[in-house]
Amino acid sequence: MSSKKSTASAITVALAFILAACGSDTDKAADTTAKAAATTVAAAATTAAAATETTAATADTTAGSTASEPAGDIPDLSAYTIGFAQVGAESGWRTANTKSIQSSAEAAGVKLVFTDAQGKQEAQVESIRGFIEQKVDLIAFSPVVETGWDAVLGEAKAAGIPVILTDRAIDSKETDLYKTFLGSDFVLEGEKVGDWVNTEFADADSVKIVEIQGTTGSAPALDRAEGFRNKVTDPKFDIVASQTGDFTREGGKKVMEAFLQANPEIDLVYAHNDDMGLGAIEAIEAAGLVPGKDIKIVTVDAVHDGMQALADGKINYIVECSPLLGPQLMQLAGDVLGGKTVPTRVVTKETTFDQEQAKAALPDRQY
Ligand code: GYE
Repeated sequence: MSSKKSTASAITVALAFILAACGSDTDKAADTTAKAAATTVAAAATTAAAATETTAATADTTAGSTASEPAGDIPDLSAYTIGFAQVGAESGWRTANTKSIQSSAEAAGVKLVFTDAQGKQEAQVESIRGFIEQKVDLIAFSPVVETGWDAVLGEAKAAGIPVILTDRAIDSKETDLYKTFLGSDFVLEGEKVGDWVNTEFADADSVKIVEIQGTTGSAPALDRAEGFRNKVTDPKFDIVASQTGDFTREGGKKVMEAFLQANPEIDLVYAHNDDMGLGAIEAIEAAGLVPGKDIKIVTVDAVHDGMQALADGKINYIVECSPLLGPQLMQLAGDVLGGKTVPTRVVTKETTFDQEQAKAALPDRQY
């Protein structure tokens, strides 16, 4: 996170799973989801709790060991309703994140009103307005992009509904629009990628890099680009192209196809998430090249498919970004709803994986 970004507010959650595309309730689907989610609650609770960190970014210590997720108790939030406005379903990370939120809500007994904005800020704004109208007890959401939230969050504040940011931050001069911000340090993730690149290419004279960025204007895209550039400063590194793949596999593939056509000699792909790296692999293979060898690949997330590609030698390194935010969100929501003071920033604990570490970690990976 850039320093300009401030903090967020924590809220309480109660959940009933209502899957909705921007506000329409579908109780049956919700029911099914809730049941499915319930089966994973215990595991998620263990994992999520692990992620709870309340202080400075925890550059993690033990590369390759699955980020421990401190177990914590999920509070009883059965008296409350929480509105959660999700970004969409663009990636494996997002799917795991949704599952974690829903299963933790189920464990907390909260009524969860869940909406999916399909990647559109307008839809998220509309969802939040709907939550305010419904008079939910707390609103949590993962902002699609950083800017443009002052008006709707001001409305939530005026209605006395606390807001917790999860996963992604906002960029606002207003510091009291949310109680806390729970999520990763994306600048640090970009810096970890940069550290690996410096080591991996220590003996190279020149390195041509292409970057497949996340969603334009989103916190992870901005910060992962910034962190990378903080570290990759030697003039031998040349970022020859940088374009958004919108965090999707399809987007990563298309962007990589264009990169390959325009740049005959690429040494490294830095993809801001696993899914775009997996798309890039398809494009590289279609061009008759060997991913992981002819062109090296580094990504962020460490979801299952990414870890499998890493173990298979097609990706060279992954910086972990944990999607298991549900249990911590419930804890923070419980604190906020209970009138307790919460830290304005809660940073997720994460690690890194090379190919051997991915092989070792895969069997126990939860997502
Ligand atoms: O890295 C990407 C997802 O905001 C951290 O969003 C999240 C990012 C994640 O689409 O896969």
